[in-house]
Amino acid sequence: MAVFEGSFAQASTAKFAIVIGRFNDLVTNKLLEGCQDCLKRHGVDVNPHGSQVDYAWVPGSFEVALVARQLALSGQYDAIICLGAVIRGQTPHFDYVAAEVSKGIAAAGFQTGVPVVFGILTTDSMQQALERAGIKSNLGWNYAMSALEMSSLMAQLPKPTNTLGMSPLMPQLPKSAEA
Ligand code: INI
Repeated sequence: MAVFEGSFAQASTAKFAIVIGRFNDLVTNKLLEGCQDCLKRHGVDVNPHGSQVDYAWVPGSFEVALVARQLALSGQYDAIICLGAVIRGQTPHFDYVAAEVSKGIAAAGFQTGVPVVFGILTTDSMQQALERAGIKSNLGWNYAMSALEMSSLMAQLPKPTNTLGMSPLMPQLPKSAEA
């Protein structure tokens, strides 16, 4: 039998996509910096013109999951990292955005079999968000670590031999991808 465990040492060939919400970009740009710093220090070329990381900017957290799912379905990435910042205001808007983005990101990973990292801060204030995006610590670093670990882990797991275990929402793979 086996113990499956992701490592952080063989990242120089993995491919990642990072989806970033522009809303609250004071925070999301900082999360992105932390994320890139971590990937770089683990041997990943984070240059957008390089061969390892693609970047997709979306208007806000609500749009993140849709784009993450499409990128995951492309089959080109070992993990997708979603970055956003949802900050509570005076209205229930926060609850709708936070609920949809968390459900959407979970579904994107589950439907595609590609690890999709939930790097969306949900805080009561801008101060709390900034503290988690560089003032005290930078959770962007942690999100990158999750992507490194999960991409390595998924590569080690036995490959599915049929579709029985997959979500009924899993789109059919094109015939060319089944061979
Ligand atoms: N998007 C965020 O990423 N964070 C927020 O705090 C936020 N608030 O509070 O409104 C937010 N709204 C925009 C939303 O994500 C969509 O971009 C917009 O509704 C268009 O679909």
